[in-house]
Amino acid sequence: MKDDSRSGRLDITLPASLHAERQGDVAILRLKRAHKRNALDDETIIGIETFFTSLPDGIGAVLLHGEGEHFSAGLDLSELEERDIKQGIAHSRLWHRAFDTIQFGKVPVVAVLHGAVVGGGLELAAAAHVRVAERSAYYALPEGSRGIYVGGGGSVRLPRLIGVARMMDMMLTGRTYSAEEGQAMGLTTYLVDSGKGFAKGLELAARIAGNAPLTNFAVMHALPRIAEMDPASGYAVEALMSSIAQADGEAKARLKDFLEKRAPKVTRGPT
Ligand code: 1HE
Repeated sequence: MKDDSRSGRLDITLPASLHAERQGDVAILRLKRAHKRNALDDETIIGIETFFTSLPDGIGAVLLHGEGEHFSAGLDLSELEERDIKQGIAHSRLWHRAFDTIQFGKVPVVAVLHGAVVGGGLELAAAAHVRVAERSAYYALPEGSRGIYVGGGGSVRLPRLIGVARMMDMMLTGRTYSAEEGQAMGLTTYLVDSGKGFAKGLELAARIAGNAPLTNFAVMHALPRIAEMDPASGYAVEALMSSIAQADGEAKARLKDFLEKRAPKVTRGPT
């Protein structure tokens, strides 16, 4: 992270609504459409897919955040008017593909949430692996009041984070949850003062980027799938995954470092 020669713009062609740069091993993707409250139009969704599929070697984690007062106002509602059923399905599948490149992409993603995190913005946040909330963040699924339904994977990801009952409540009654409530229900795992989210997210992303790549792969790709399996299958896949990780040279070097007293101990640090 201190190597400035590895900091600066990332050479990925993106729409004007997105900005990419790197700081050391961390790639930073910023939603940059503050005048529309970072509403997600097609161009931005395709840009997100391009970004996550084009990450260069040497990037170990991504930090995702939004410019302006809000993380994201969700789907760009101005693009919705003329769509028929077939186009609606294609649109939803476009979001699925794009957000899959986040959840099941190359490296873990830390999302920093502030202000409105609503509709498709919440679906985007749900595709990340670690979520940091600033105290200004609030969460809503206004699809119900707009006469539409989630289409960016929300029905799959959000119940796993907050439960079907809470998601139903949000969609049926328009209920909004605060940053503190989101933290208590497990939607986020870090809660920081407003203005402090980026620094916290960057610190976490740098730490994640320092993990053995095979461990990060296992956590991203094996863990959520094992969690969906029947226990017997899960134990079998876990045994395979752990033996593969252990056999890697990186694990051996790290274990040697610990046994020869070169690695830090696990301490009760601040979160
Ligand atoms: C937008 C959008 C948008 C703002 N699509 N243009 N999402 C929603 O239902 C949320 C709609 N947005 C809001 O409730 C508010 O904009 C906010 C609470 C997020 C922010 O309020 P505020 O007062 O700071 O901003 P604003 O004045 O409402 O908006 C500023 C501009 O952004 C304005 O445009 P302008 O041309 O008049 O300046 C707004 O029209 C525009 N804007 N949000 C388009 N969402 C895959 S399916 C997912 C389904 C969903 O995501 S449904 C949820 C949609």
